[in-house]
Amino acid sequence: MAMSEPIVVLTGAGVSAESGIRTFRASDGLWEDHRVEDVATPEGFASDPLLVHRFYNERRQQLRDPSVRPNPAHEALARLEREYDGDVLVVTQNIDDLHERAGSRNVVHMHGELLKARCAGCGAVVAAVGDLGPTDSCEACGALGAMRPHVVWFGEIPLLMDEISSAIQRCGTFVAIGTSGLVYPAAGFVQVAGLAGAHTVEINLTTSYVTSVFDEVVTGPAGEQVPAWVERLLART
Ligand code: BJW
Repeated sequence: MAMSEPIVVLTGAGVSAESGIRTFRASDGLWEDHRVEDVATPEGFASDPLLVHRFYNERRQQLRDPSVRPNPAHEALARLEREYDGDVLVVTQNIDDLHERAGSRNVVHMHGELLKARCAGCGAVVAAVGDLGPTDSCEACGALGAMRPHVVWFGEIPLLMDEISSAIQRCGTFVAIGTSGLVYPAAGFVQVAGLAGAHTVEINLTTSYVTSVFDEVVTGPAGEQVPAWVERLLART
């Protein structure tokens, strides 16, 4: 490939694991001790908004913990964006802000952002640094109790899909880092990128559900393997 061809980086929970944020699919099948259906579906939110707000409030508080900070994988991706002679787009499934804190500027949060809230009525998106609750009202339209975490739950359509699809169609390299390949549409991006002619790379601690589809597979912790991959890639340019 020409060394200035665009790069799309898809990240998942594994890129933030070494920053102290738990991945979703731990061996017990629970997320932070909750059933997926209870905390990551619109139905779960409708039936128990207090539980879901508490779940996301705790994750928001965790993000403010000084021990949670970008790790060498986030930092290497920010370096790639700064030093690569072409476009680098980070498409993250993560709702934390660790890519931005590391210095990445071209980041798309396809599953939303923990530090934002959205009005279920008018769709206004606002900053949410502190706790949210079922009685919060919308600053834009005044609706009472309409504020929800600005995240994408199962059954909802991920954000910015047009921008993501067109970047994947144009990229020369597609790399997926720390994602299980279980959740669609993100799990299908590697097929789309491969069919469009991109070189596809997976970096993961272990095999994912879609490992066999990638051209190149790098096994190991993101905090070690991503800086090494970025170093190799920049050395070729
Ligand atoms: C390391 C590491 C280290 C650890 N170093 N690596 C049947 C078949 C196919 C699809 C469907 C189906 N039934 C329903 C669907 C669709 C559904 C879906 O995919 N379900 C599957 C479970 C089957 N998808 C949806 O509903 C999506 N919407 C949709 O499809 O709309 C239709 C549409 C699409 C496009 C256009 C038009 C219409 C929405 C999905 C929303 C997902 N939301 C969540 C919650 C977000 C908010 C929150 O964070 O709370 O997003 S679920 C959760 O999973 C979260 C994550 O972003 C997402 C992906 O998880 P991820 O990142 O892969 O984490 P893990 O834990 O699974 O894996 C971690 C990986 O890291 C592992 O591989 C480890 O090995 C690795 N790792 N440490 C490197 N140190």
